[in-house]
Amino acid sequence: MREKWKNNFSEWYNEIIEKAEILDIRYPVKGLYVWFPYGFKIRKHVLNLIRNILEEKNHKEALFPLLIPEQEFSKEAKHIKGFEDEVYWVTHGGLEPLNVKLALRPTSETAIYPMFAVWIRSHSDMPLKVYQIVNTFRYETKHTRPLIRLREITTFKEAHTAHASYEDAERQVTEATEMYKKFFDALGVPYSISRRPDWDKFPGAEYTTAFDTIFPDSRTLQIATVHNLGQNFAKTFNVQFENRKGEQEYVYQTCYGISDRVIASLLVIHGDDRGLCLMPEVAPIQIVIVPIWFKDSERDVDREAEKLKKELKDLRVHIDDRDVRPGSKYYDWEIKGVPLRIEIGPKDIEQEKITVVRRDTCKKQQISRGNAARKVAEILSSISEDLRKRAWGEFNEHVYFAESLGEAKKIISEKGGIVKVWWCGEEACAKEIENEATADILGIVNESSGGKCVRCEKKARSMLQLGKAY
Ligand code: A5A
Ligand code: MG
Ligand code: ZN
Repeated sequence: MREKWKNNFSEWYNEIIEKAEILDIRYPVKGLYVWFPYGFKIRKHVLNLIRNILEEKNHKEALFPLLIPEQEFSKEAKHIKGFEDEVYWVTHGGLEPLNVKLALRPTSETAIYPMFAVWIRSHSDMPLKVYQIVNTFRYETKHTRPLIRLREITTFKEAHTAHASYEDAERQVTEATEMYKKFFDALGVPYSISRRPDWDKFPGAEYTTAFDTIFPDSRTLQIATVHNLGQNFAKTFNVQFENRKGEQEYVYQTCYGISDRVIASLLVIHGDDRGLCLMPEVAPIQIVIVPIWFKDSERDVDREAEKLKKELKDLRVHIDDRDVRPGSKYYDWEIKGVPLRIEIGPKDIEQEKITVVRRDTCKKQQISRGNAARKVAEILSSISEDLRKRAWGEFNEHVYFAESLGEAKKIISEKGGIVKVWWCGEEACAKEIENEATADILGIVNESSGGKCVRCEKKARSMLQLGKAY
């Protein structure tokens, strides 16, 4: 059932974040929240996934300071312009005003690149690929929401790379895009990839590519960005290397990032009215075993549960032996999104079977006890596959093409999702389209067979993707 999930999404979201023990939203600072242990475990598994993907491609994890001196932060003109109204400043040490104000990083280019200038000497030092997973701070003025729009982003994974040629930086953009695809595919989070318009790219970048997903309320959420920084920051921070000809040259850079929004998407996209439904890949508990006790059979049932848990040692299994009714255990684990529940009662033992219930379909079936381990692993992987398929199916149903501006407007207001329209490439037309359709531009996609701009009817070579963005 996805009645509330779809039609009353905001309420569903706020309730689930609390009931599933993801975040405690009662912390007394706007836009800052507390991770509960259960939510934190999900976060840990998500981070393991992205870490593995990054390390596979030779990224090295590092850690740079939270505080950035004002001179460094302000060096890159466009960067400071883009972030100036979002920065928190540390101005005092105790009672003493500081000589140099310190910014709480809203992102870390200006903390990392002065060090790149020290680290990089020659072309043989590159490619240099580092990442960190840290908290960043942005004084967001739009409506803050747990995991979605934070003032303390607690799970900011940012990667920063330096290269000896523009071509190599371009290759890196492709690699980053492929890594994020792999990551979102593992999580079953569908996405659309497009290039941000030039007037709305990451401050200081040459260009920005964005991943957007669609939420149940049909609004879109940007869940990742990949930036080609060209030599802009290199020139500002004097990051040079000796090239093969023995000359000094500025490096070519890229950076790319994801945040808590990834976790929000994962929770939201697979959820339903009963609660979360976690992808087995990131579920803190993949299987919960609920012993069904009857008079005199308690010990047999417990022994059988323990035995089964041992057989499933490669999976994350929890036996819920709390002294409460089975029904209320089912309810709790459904909220928390445990992908598979196993019930073991005296009848099951007698028949040499176990009863399994999938969280995604809520369907119950009995399977034979003999090959339980193999069968259960199969069910988990089909849960993961089915969740992924369902999510992409729904996503694709919410991607539209509009022939005209009027049609785009109608779709945006009645259906939401992502709407594609032909566009000539002129900024003025894009702004008009945005206004008229009362939507946000998510990005631009190139399409070979051109139609006509929905605004000016000139020949179009690309399409704008519109949506009501979070
Ligand atoms: N240094 C680069 C990677 C950077 O900062 N890019 S970014 O500004 O686009 O941020 C990366 C991602 O963080 C965004 O795509 C978005 O998914 C997420 N993000 C940005 N602001 C956020 C906020 N206030 N709360 C949660 N996530 C946010
Ligand atoms: Mg912003
Ligand atoms: Zn036009």
